[in-house]
Amino acid sequence: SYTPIPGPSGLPFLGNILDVDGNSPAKSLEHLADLYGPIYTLNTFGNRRVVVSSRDLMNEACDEDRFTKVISDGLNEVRNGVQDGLFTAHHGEHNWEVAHRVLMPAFGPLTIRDMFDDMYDIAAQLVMKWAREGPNVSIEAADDFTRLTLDTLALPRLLNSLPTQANLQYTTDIEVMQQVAKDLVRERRANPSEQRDILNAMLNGRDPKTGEGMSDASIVNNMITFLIAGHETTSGALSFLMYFLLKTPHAYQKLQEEIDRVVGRNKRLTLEHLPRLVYLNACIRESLRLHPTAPAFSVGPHPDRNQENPVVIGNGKYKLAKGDSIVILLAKAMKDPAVWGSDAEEFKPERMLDEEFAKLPKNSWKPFGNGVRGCIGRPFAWQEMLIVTAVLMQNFNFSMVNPGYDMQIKQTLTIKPKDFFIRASLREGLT
Ligand code: MNH
Repeated sequence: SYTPIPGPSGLPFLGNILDVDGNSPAKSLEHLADLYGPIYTLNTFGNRRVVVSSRDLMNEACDEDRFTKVISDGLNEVRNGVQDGLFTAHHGEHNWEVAHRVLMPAFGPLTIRDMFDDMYDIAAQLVMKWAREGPNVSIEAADDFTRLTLDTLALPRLLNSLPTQANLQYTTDIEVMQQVAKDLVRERRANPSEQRDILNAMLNGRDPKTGEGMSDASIVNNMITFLIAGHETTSGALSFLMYFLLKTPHAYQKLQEEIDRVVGRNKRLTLEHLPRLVYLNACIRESLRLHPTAPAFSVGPHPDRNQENPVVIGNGKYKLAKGDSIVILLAKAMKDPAVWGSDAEEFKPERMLDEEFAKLPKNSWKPFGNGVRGCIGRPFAWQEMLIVTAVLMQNFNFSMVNPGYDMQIKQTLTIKPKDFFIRASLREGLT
């Protein structure tokens, strides 16, 4: 006596809904959730997925004793190119285990702090570019942010070979990147340096459990993985934050006041300022809640634990069929009115201040995914978003070129705003 899971399965026009080529599959999935509710099934390419979009169902699907990451169709395209790199590895794959243990410290907050100066310099270059262009130029925010996040990943030769449209499903592009990445590894091996960067961490790091180093193939796969997983997610998040701030003048003003108070108009931003920018931290959390740039992730029943038969979800209400995977539709689940109230759709950073944030029910806010398969780049991305936004707000007044702009979304593997143009005028001249 299980409740059947509703869903539009069988409707022919939904066949391609999860195709990464679709203009905005995440939006379509959200729309289906409006029609069918917080759990529904979807048949694509002969696979059945169960799409969940309430906090309670997301919370259950985040139980790592019961569910583990699965590689969705979209990720499988990427996997063709980067195999068992961290992002696309199947649960339990050996190279994932080694790379995870070698790289966790390299991506930890302590190491990321050492990157402050480099990140600051890259943000300062963007300030100079926009200052040079002047207040009348229409800036496509997403483009400039993408260039910036690529620069920060500091793999300049790799990014030259990145396809402009980021159409990573074309394996030829990945082959080119593979070759460039291999050359980088070979060069660094031939000319070792003391630099504390990610490449050295991969070349010299040893798995504390097995003593193994990462294989060259795994290093190459992960270099490309960081590029793919790291730049669009972060640049998209910066773009959405800019959008929300420009749409919400009181939040904009509050943030600018905070930056002026904590950092000052003419002082250089330092690492010590970052945790004191409490409103900025809240703004980033709130922006990622409303527009998680990785809009969904997938899990399936834990392969090593077959005690559950059948596998159920919804506190035993729904039965999963063999082979079902669960798509956690972040974009919708993080707007669950049961957690966020009737104003869940609104941008309200106040609800994300530390004290409120700490009181949220477990697994309500998951823009970086879950557990051991959660985002390894989170401290990296967070520090970069803090630095870039603080430096930009310190130096410019921003406005929208088209104040009536309504968010249009562009999706590849990640989502970003489409045709969103801003103007930046130096604050000095205006005060
Ligand atoms: Mn990131 C995994 C979101 C920035 C590298 N990242 C994930 C997942 C989400 C995610 C969600 C989980 C995916 C899944 O379960 O299938 N990541 C983000 C967001 C930002 C981001 C919203 C920025 C904002 N990520 C970055 C950066 C890097 C990076 C920057 C690298 C420098 N992310 C990864 C890697 C994984 C990942 C690697 C896979 C981790 C693993 O499974 O071991």
